[in-house]
Amino acid sequence: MKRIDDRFYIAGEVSLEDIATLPTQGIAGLVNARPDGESASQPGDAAERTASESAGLTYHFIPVKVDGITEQDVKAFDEALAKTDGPVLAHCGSGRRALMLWALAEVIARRLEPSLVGDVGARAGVDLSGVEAWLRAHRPDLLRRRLARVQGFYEARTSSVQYVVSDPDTQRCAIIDPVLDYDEKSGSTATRSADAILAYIRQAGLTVDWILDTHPHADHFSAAHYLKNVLKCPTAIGTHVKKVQALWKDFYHLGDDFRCDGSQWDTLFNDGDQFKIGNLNVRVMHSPGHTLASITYVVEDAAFIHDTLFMPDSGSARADFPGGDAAKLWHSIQAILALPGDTRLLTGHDYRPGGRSVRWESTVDEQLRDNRHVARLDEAAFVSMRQERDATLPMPKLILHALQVNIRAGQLPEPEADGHRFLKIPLDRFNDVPW
Ligand SMILES: N[C@@H](CCC(=O)N[C@@H](CS)C(=O)NCC(=O)O)C(=O)O
Ligand SMILES: [Fe+2]
Repeated sequence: MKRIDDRFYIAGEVSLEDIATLPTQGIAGLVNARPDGESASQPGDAAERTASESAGLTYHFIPVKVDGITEQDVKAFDEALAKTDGPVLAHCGSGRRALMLWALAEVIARRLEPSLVGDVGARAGVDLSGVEAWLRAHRPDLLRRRLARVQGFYEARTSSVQYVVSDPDTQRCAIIDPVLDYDEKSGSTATRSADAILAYIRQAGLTVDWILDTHPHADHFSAAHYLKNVLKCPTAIGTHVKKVQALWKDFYHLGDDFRCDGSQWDTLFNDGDQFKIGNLNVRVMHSPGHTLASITYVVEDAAFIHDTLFMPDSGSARADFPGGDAAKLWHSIQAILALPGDTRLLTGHDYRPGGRSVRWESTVDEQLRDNRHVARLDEAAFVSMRQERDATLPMPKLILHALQVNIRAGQLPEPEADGHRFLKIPLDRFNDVPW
C-alpha cells in the first residue's frame, strides 16, 4: 500500500485478508479498479464487496483498462472518494490504473496541474504517461496553457512600454516596469503614467498582487516606489540588482548608509523562481546582458522580455552599460527563443523604426523568423554586430539621473534641509563615448 496523500492510497492486487486489516490502518473505503478475471489469484468484485462490507469499509467497483478509461469512470471515481468519510485505498493489478484515475480526477477538478502529474507518478514509482495521452484525447482544454490578459501602456518620452498582466479568472494582476515621469529640462517629476495604470486597474476591477521591475532602468525612473505607497503591495526585481547597486554606489560615491543588499525591494527573484498571479503561473528567467540583473517574467503564454529583444524590425537591446555583456545577451535571447513558438513576447521599448506606429507584442516564431539582429545569425556575428553598434550609441539621456533612483527601487533622494530633493551627477565617469 502506497500513500499518495492523506486521503488516498494505492495498491496492486489485494487479498481478502488484506481487506479485513484495512480499518486498522486507518482506511475507510476501498475502490476496486480491476476488471474481474484478470488473474487467477484476484478475489474479484463480489468477494471484495463482501469483505469490505464486513470490515465496515465503503466499496466501489470501477473496472478499467489502461487504454479504456472513460470520463464516466473518472467521475465515478471522484464521487467514490467524495462519498467516503476518510482515506480511500484504490487498487488494480499494480496500482497504476488506480493512480491514473486519481490523477485524472484531480486534474479535471483543477486540484492538480497537468504538468505536475509526472512528479506524482515518479514519487509513487508509477508510470503516469497515460494521463497526458488521456487528457490530449478527452480533455485537451485542460492541457492548454492559461491565457494571461496583457495590457500595455506606451510612455512616449522614453519609448518605454509598461504592462498590467492579469488573470481573467480571479482579476488579480501585476504591474510590470511602471514609469515615473520626469522632465530633465525643468527637473519636474509627475505620476501621470503611473496614474493612468491605476485608472485602468480601477476601471477593470483588478487587485494588484505585485509591482515588478525587469531590471534597473537606465533611461527612466521606475514608479515602483510611488505605486507601492498607493497600493500597499510588494515590489520585486532580480536578485542580481545587488551587484548593480554595488557598481553604481561607486559611480555616485554613495555613503555607507546606501545598502547594496536589495532591501529596497520586498522580494528578489532568482533564476527559476515561481509564483502566482491569481491562477496564472509565473516563472522567472535570469536574462543578463543588457544589465547584470535583468530578468524575464514568463506568465503562462506571455513573456515579459524587457530589453533583450525589441520588435523584429528594431532588433535587440544594447549591451554596453556598466555590467552589460553582448555574449550574455545572446544566451539570454536564445533561452527566450526556446519558449514555445506561440509564446507572446512583450518588449520593454519600441523606438518605432522608420517612424512606424508603436508596437510591443511579437511571438517567438516571429522573432526567430524576422528579428534583424538575431534571425539566422550565430553568437559571434551577434556579438560583433552588437559591439560595433553599441560603440556608436550615446549614453541614454537620463542614465545618470535614473540609476541613482532606480537602485533605490524608484525612491527619489530624500529632501535636503530646504525641503527639496536633488540628484547627483558624476562628471567624467564615461569617457570615449559618443555624445
Ligand atoms: N535615445 C534614448 C536611448 C535609450 C537607450 O539606450 N535604450 C536602451 C534600452 S534602456 C537600448 O537598448 N537602446 C537600443 C538602441 O538604441 O539601439 C535615450 O536617450 O533615452
Ligand atoms: Fe533598459
